Amino acid sequence: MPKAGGFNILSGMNLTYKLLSSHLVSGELKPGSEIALKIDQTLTQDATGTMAYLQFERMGAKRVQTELSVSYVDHNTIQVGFENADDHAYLKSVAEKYGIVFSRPGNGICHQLHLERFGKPGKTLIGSDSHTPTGGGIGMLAMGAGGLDVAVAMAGGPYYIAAPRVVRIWLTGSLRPGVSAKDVILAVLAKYGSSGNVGRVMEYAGPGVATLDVPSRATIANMGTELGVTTSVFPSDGETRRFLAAQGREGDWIELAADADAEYEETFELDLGRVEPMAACPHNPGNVAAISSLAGKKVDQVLVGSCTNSSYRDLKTVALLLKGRKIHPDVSFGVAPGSRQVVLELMREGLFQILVEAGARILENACGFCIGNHQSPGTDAVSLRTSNRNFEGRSGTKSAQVYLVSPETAVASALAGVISDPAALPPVPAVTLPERFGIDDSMCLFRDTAGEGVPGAAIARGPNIGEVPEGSALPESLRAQVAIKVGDKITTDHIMPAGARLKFRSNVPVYAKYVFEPVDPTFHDRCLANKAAGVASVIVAGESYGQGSSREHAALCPMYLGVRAVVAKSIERIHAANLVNFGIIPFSFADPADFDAIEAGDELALDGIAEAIAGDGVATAFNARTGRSFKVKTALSERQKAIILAGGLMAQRAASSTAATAR
Ligand code: MIC
Ligand code: SF4
Repeated sequence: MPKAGGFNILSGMNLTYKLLSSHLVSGELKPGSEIALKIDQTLTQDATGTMAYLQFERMGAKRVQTELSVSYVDHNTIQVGFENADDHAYLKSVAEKYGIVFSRPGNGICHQLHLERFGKPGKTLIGSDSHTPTGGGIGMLAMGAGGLDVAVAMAGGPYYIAAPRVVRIWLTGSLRPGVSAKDVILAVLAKYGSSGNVGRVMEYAGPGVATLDVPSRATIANMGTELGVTTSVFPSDGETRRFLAAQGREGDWIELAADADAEYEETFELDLGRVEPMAACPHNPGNVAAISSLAGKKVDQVLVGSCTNSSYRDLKTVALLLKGRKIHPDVSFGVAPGSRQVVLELMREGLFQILVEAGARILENACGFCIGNHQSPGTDAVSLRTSNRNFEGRSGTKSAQVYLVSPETAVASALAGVISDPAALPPVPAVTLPERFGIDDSMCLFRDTAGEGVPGAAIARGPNIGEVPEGSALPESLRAQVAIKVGDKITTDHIMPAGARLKFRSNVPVYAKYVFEPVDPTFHDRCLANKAAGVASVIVAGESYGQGSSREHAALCPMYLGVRAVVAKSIERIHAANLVNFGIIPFSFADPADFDAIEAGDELALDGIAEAIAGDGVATAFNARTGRSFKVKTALSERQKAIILAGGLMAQRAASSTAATAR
């Protein structure tokens, strides 16, 4: 049996620290301290990928330096207007030139595809998408990151994180019929919530793990993102081997597990047999309730799909439950499979026909509805979805009530027309994975030149492909205006809306017009007026600022508008890293009570700010309206301090290459 070759196996190590230590480039493996990791694989998707590759191009590398980099197209596939198709052409040409595998639109959702075709236990993966931890389902150390961090990794640089605290989720028992992985992760969300988990990794262990197949583990690791953790990790065991063998990749398998005497921050014991069907209620994934408490609520729309629940296991279960039945006449029921492989398997087994006969609307195997690209519900409609986020307005309809549920609950409710417990349906056999999936990688281009590239290939740049904006060095002192004050749990969907605005991702001056559009559409104009007057803009926020997506545009576009600092009660991990990358200081209040004393429009003077950043990170802000000063603080590593002082990572790199040329 292959062993965890190459790992520095010390007794008492949890799996997370084994993976970290085998990839440690620098830093101390001590919770909280900054470490640099070697990255084996990267992934991008089209919405974040265009900017990541524009940044990569600017870095001047001749080809990608990773073991494998894949560029997926799955988000902007509706293609209203020329912009998305231009982006796709740009991405394809960059992939060819620099040695990146290109997954064509129509192939499927990045995380589902990466699990199926490329992920390997024991490897590190960063992706410019917050649900990259899906790879934790097969024992990868897989993390979501900003596009610029992915560009750095593709150019051969390390990825920096704070060494995590590891929580063990100890699984016992096995799931009851009608209960599935989505209910498990909702139970974990019910326990830990969707904020307050920055710097943690969830590591799954215990006898219950063996009862979960890989697609179920991937669902749990995927939606672990909604806890705000760095990632989630499962061991790599016989189930993992079976999954990889079914993908024709048994050779990629190695066995991985924590040591028996491994140490953890804490252990949460979860008896799978006691998990019941759950839902995340409007408007946050952490707002969890039992289906039994919601049963009977009228439903208008039910959608199955997204990177959380679109596997062969999930869609076959949906088809088996629907066999011989019809969707309720008041419900619009859509199914978006996760990949072309899933579609082909369903077709081969005659299951696609069942979906259509039941009255399903067959949607493209892409992100689609999950990112609010289409399928917006009606006014005040109740929409049940198997996706992972239900932030207000993300569906495209502000007044819609979105509940996140398992595929089983989705079907039971779509048939009944009201929220229903799947136990009400006659049981169907548990789905087992085929011994071998039908494998056709023909929609993954440039595999032959992966890692090498075609240096002479031309880059396709349509008119929507903009420039990478560069920041400017932090001045000694700042005069600033509080351009907006927001409350708790502001997501990156609030800051930088997706949906209909997604197509401007590669054109920062245009996309920047929509910063904070759902909260205060005048933000953009106010910031530009400040900029013209030589005044910086500051964002003031409550707890857990920047939840959700990894989109670096939520930092990049504010930088473009002249934002120099965010002062929040707390900031989520990926967003905080993105702020630093774009030269925006991630401050917190030294005394959280000062949050109440500050108002939008207040004028602040931050004298000696550059010195404070270079020093202990504590600065004094004088508020002209109240006549009071208050303290703000930030805990930056030496590396991060230098980035902030330079005005962001791109500005820092540009300055050091100018200095090198001058020498
Ligand atoms: C999301 O689910 O919010 C997205 C769209 O996949 C984002 C990435 C993006 O904004 O492009 C994410 O999760 O990181
Ligand atoms: Fe796509 Fe939704 Fe997954 Fe984001 S969460 S990658 S939009 S399917």
